[in-house]
Amino acid sequence: MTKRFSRRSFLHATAASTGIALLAGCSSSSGGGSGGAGDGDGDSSDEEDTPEHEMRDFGGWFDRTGNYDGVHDLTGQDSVTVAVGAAGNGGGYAFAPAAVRVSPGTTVVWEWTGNGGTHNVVNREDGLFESELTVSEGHTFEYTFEESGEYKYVCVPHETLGMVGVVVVE
Ligand SMILES: [Cu+2]
Repeated sequence: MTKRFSRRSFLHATAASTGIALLAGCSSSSGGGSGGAGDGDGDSSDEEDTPEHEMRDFGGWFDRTGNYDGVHDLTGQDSVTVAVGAAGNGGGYAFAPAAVRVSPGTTVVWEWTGNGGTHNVVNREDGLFESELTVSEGHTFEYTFEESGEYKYVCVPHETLGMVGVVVVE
């Protein structure tokens, strides 16, 4: 059982975010492809399980997000890029990676792929950032995260399709 919730998961200490969610999340909605349920997590001899893609529930934030594949650990970098309009959620309606973990002071650069129509990047919860609404391939929007926390964001036109993301700063 890879129980790798970090210190910060207390923020979302909902009932769902216990071990069961970890297992269920791994191969979530998309049945096709690689994700067999079979390969055990090696509860036995995994001394250094530093999962790059920690499956975290975020209070159900990614319930509709087909391309959510865990929190990508990109700490220790000055700049991290997230694709806007990546393949997922039934078209070019995804942020990829949907969830990233970065260090304080990191600039996250969202880069538009040009696919999936017009997108934006909006931190509605806290109103910290809001990008332009555009379709332009190569367009970028960036925000530098100084404070620890969880920063959820959406693409307003495609939020209901599951085009949402989160930046974890720690
Ligand atoms: Cu969108």
